[in-house]
Amino acid sequence: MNKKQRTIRLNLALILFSMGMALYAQDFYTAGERRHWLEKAHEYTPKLVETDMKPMNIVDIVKDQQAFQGWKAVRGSSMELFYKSPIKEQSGVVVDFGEHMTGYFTFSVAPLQTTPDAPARFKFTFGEVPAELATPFDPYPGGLSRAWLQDEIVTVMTVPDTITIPRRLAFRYVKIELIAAPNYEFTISDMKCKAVTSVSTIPESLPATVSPIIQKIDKTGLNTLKECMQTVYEDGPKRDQRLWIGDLYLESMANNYSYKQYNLTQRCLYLLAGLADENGYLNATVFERPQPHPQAKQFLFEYALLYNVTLKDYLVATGDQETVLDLWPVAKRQLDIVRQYLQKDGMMDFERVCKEWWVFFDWKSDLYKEVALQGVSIYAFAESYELAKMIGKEKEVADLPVSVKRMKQAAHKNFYDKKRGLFVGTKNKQISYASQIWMILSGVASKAEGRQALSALTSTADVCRPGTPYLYHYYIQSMVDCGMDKEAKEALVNFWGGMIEKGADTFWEAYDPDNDIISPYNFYPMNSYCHAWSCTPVYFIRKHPSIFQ
Ligand code: RAM
Repeated sequence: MNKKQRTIRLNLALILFSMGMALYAQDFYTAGERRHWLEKAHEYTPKLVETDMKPMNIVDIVKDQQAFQGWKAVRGSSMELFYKSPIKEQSGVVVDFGEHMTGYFTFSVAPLQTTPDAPARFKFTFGEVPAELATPFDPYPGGLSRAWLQDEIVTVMTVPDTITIPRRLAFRYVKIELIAAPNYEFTISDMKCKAVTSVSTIPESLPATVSPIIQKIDKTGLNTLKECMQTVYEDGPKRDQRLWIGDLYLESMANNYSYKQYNLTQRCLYLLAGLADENGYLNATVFERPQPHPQAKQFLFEYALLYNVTLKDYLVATGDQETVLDLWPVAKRQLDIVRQYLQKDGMMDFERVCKEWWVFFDWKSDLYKEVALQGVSIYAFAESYELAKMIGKEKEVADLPVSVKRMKQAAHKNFYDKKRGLFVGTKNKQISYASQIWMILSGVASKAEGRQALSALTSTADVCRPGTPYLYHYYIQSMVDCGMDKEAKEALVNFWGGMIEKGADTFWEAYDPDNDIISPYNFYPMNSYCHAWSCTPVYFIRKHPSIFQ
């Protein structure tokens, strides 16, 4: 090769490289689309409603084997007495605000007699449940940042003063420890919390004839949802305080049957669209501050698909075609996620999906997800096709009905163990709730097969059970879908009613009736005890009164 040929070759390579780069850097959506979506998201930012909340009384956090996580709060003396007495004599006291709140904590300090001449230092610990006040946080064994835990050191430089802790907190209880005491006597008083939520409507009350336990479950679900409804649907006001698609799906569904604040759903749908990856796929979670941005490349398989179902539910609830048409390009693009792994025989390429995506379904490390993955893919296709029909776009996704049929047949052929009446994977024979649930929700199982499979779960050994209320939601839905009304109500009452029996003011992120200290993060105080995906009894109770009321 002579010099000229070499130069031509090099130039060619450079041109190809830059073409490749340009292609890579190309955005699936136009700048105009993104701008519009983010502007819309901004326009629908709700105003927060602020309420000043005062503590009710002092409590003693008492060890009790029978209590949830081994600790209970026992009513103690009055706030009046606490406010009057020197704080030095009361270090370690726990104050009870009487209910779960999300907001900003303020307190005042004042001298008793002598002139204050030195600073004081406190440690405040905020807890959603009693055990958070009694379990040492250090040495910290957990998987997520220790800073999520709500203990704050506050140095008060001058007395008297009124101080607000800058961090937004989610709590019912506050422990106050004086960790550096000055020589003079002083008091703490006027504690309050400026509680915030974007909920501004009051949902219809349930008929008086509804049983007390269902009333309680509904009320606790509403509280959970209210606390999570901030300027987005947060997953939990303690942690992670942000929008996740899977949580949005369930929250918006509960909102559709209660507060009916559709603008918040709109905001979230637009925000996620505006912050989608350049390849057009949605990021599973996004942040609002300091300015809206995604958790880049956080690709969670089912969450991207559930966006479409959320959009469909939103349309059914509101009839707002304009928003849905605006966001249709995003929904349509998510379908390519399934298409790229769909094989000729109608089966999803499970191994390849797992390599390239976060496949979730539940916090359960041993869960084998092949069957559920096929199920959710079918479900997403079917629901998206319904959505397309509702906005006159079915021609754009004309492949879906054929694919759904093929995928269903393949699933039935490959996963259904006729002898046992259960669905199991091709490479791993684990029997899980998730597998049966998603074969029912996707319509792979007939109603009779679904009923048989769900019933068999309760009498089969070594079943992989749900680890969170997230999967439990789909469990209840699958029972409703195959006509197990009585069992669905029973399961709802046992599961969410179980949390209430253990003292829940709001429903929890993780719950196993037999294991109070279950945690996806290796440290149960890190769990969120007011968690979005746990609010869905509100949806079931209100959508299906004949089953649940
Ligand atoms: C946790 C959060 C959130 C959930 C994700 C998958 O970090 O609890 O609710 O959607 O997991």
